[in-house]
Amino acid sequence: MELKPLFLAHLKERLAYAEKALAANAFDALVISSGAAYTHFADDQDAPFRPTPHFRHYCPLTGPHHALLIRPGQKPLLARYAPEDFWYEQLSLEAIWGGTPFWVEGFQVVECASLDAVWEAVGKPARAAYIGNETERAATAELDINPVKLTAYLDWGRAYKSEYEIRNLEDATVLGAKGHIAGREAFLAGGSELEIHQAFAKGVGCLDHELAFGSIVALNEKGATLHYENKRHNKNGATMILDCGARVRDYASDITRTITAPTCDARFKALVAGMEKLQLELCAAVKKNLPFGQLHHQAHLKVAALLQESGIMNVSAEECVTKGFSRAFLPHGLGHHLGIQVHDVGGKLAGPDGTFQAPPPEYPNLRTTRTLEPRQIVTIEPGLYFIPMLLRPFREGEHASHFNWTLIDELSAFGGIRIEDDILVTEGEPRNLTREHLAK
Ligand SMILES: [Mn+2]
Repeated sequence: MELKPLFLAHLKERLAYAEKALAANAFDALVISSGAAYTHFADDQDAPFRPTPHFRHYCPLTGPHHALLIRPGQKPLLARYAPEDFWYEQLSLEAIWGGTPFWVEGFQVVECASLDAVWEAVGKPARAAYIGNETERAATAELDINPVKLTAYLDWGRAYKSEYEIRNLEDATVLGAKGHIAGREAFLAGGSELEIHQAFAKGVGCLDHELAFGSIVALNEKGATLHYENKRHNKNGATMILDCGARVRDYASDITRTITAPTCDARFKALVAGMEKLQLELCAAVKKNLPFGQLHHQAHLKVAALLQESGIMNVSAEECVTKGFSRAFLPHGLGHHLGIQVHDVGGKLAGPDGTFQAPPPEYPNLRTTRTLEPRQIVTIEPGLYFIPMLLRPFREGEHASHFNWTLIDELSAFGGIRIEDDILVTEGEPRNLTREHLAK
């Protein structure tokens, strides 16, 4: 389907939700700016720019300093910052988008040659909230800056993806799958972490900072660092964790694969196969009305069963989980919401009023405590790692005899395993967006 009708339907739906959010929080208008770039301290260089996520939720225009004015019953005003400039290239909307942008009809666009012009176009709307980091400008306009309750209300609604957003996430998955196939080939050819990263970015076809997030390419024992972002020149790995995604129209895919080379230890390969099996079971178990925390607990029981089967632990899955042994091997949450932000917002909200729903004490790193509902997209990413700092207390403690330390030490050379797919919750069977484009 064409993007234009998808986007216009998305915008209509989201404006209706914003109206409700404004009414519930006693506001009459909402101003969101795409934001100012972050300039490194004591330097004149900026970090790669990312627009305010709330701005991107309504408008896929890139670049800093644009402002949106949303008022119930009116077409939103887009004040587009487009100065004349000889330092940085400034293009017309048509030049950026290769023709009339599919989204432009949704807005009343005002072209602004200066920051002053942007904020003149915004004016001083009464009883208006502001979301963004251009707080001095917003204060001058007498806006209520980043109100917490309104922001929570908007964040809650962002968990439910429109057809347009689902399309963006699918397109991001198609690109992410291309990157993964290229990265895997580079790994199997004996490439270094840096070369594998470069193969991934080439497969996606973008600059590093345009990826969904800093790529994680971890060979061998480096896989035990969950967010290993260094790229080293060591190569010819026996195993690799590749956790990378692509971005399309601001929406991110988040995909992880653990690949083994033919030279890898057969016992570790069997563990990877076991994780692949239980990951697919967890993906298939995604359904509406299921609290995500319950699925996370299921993941622990499954990983614990695998630990017992493979001889790493000599206790039942139940005991392994209740005594907290499994958390040494799986210290992170089963997954998270996915959208404009890779770890998307609203995961710990109990409702649109902003009530916080903390993770249970035994699973402090759970990123979402919400109950699954149709149109949510979550990642399912169980892991199993050999992390020395988490195993040490058990090695030295009263439960040491439940662990096979010889086997653990031998397998530690391979770091760990993580397998991650992006799943759409529906009224019926879940849709595994990732496997549709990356079967293995
Ligand atoms: Mn993830």
